Amino acid sequence: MKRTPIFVNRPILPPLSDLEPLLGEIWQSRILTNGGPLLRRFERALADYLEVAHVSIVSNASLGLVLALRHFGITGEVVTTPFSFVATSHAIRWAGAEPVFADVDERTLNLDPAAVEAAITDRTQAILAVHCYGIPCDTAALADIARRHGLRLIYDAAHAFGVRRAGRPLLAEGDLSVLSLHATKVFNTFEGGAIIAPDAETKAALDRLSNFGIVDEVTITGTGLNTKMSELHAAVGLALLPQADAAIAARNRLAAGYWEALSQIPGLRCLCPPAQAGHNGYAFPILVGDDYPLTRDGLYQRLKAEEIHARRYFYPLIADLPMYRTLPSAAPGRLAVARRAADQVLCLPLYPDLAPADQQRVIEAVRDPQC
Ligand code: T4K
Repeated sequence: MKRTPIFVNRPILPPLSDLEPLLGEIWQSRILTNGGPLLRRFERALADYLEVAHVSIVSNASLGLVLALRHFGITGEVVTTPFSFVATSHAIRWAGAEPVFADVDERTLNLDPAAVEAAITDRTQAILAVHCYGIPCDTAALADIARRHGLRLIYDAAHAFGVRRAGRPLLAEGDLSVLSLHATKVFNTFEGGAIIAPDAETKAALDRLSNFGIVDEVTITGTGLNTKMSELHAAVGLALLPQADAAIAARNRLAAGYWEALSQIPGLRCLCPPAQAGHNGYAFPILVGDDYPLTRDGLYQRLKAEEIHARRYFYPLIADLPMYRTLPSAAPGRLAVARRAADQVLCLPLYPDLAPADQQRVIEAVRDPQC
C-alpha cells in the first residue's frame, strides 16, 4: 500500500481570511513595492516580536548576507563554516570576498573559536558564523576574537528566528545578523529575509543599499542592489506573525518527542537537547554513527522507501563542492569534524502540524531500521 509522504518540512500559512483585508489595502493603494506601508508595518511588528532595535527587510537571506558584507566593504578573507547551506559561502563570493573555512565544534557543529583564530591572516576582514539549526554559536568567544583582531562579526542567523539565550535575543549578537524568512523556516513570508541592525543609521544605510543606493530622486550614494520585499510578501508576514509563538511551541513539543524516543538508541546522537529554554525547534538533526545498524545513507534510503523524506542538511560539505574545494582551507585532511558531521547527519521531519501518527511512523522506522 502506498503511504502518504512525510516531508522534512512544511510551511506555516496564515488563514486566508486574515490575509484578505491586507490584500484589499494593496489593491486600494496600488503601492506594490519600494518600501510601501505594509512593509513598514511588518518591519516594526517583526522588530517588536524579535525584541531587536531595527530590522531591514530584504527579499531573501542570501542577498541579506551579501548586503551585510558590502555594508562593511568586506572584500578580503572571511573566516566561515563549511558546515552550512551553500548560501553562506556563495554570499561571501557574491560580495567580492573569499571564504576561508575553519572547522566546527563537535558539540554544536558551529564554528570552533580556536579554529577561527588559527585561520586568521593579515588579509582577514570578517568572521561569518552560522547558528546552525538555530543552535547558538559561542558568541562570547567569537566576539572576543573579532575585537582582538579588529574584524567584523556577522551572523548567518537564517535558522535562528525567535531564539533567545539567557533572556536575550540571539539575533542581537554580532555587528549584523541575517535571518531567513523562506518557506522552509520557522516563520516565513514565502521568500524573504531580514538584517538585524543595531541602530537607525545602520538600518537606513542597509535600506539604501537594498534600493539601488537611492537617497532621493536625484541622489544615489552607493552601488546598491535591488533586494526589496514586495507588499504581497509583507502582507503574508503581517498576517502570519500572530502564529509564530504557537509554531515554535509545537516544534519544541515535537522535538522533545523525538528526543524522548531516539536519544538512547546506540549509534545515534541527537544534536539538539530537549527544548532548551529559548530554542525554536527549527530542525531535529541526528548523527548516525558506527554502532547503528545502517549507514547514514542507508537510513536515508530506508526512510525514503517508507515515503519519509528526511534530508541530509548539510551534505555535501560546502568545502567539498567544486567551486570551493581547491581553496587551501578546504584541503583533504582539514575540517575533520565538519567532514564527519556531513557524512553522518540526517534531519528528521519536523514542522508544527506534523501529525502524531506521522511522527510515530518516523520514530518506528528509525528505531527498527531493519524491519
Ligand atoms: N544560510 C543558511 C544557513 C540557510 O540554511 C539558508 C537557506 C540561507 C542562508 C539562505 O536563505 P534564503 O536565501 O533561502 O532566504 C531549502 C531552502 O530553499 C533554503 O532557504 C534553506 N536554507 C535550505 C536549508 O533548505 P532545499 O533545496 O533543501 O529546499 P526544498 O525545496 O527541497 O524543500 C525542502 C522541503 O520543504 C520539501 O521536501 C518540501 C518542503 N517545502 C518546501 C518549499 C520550498 C514545502 O512544503 N513548501 C515549499 O514551498 O533548500
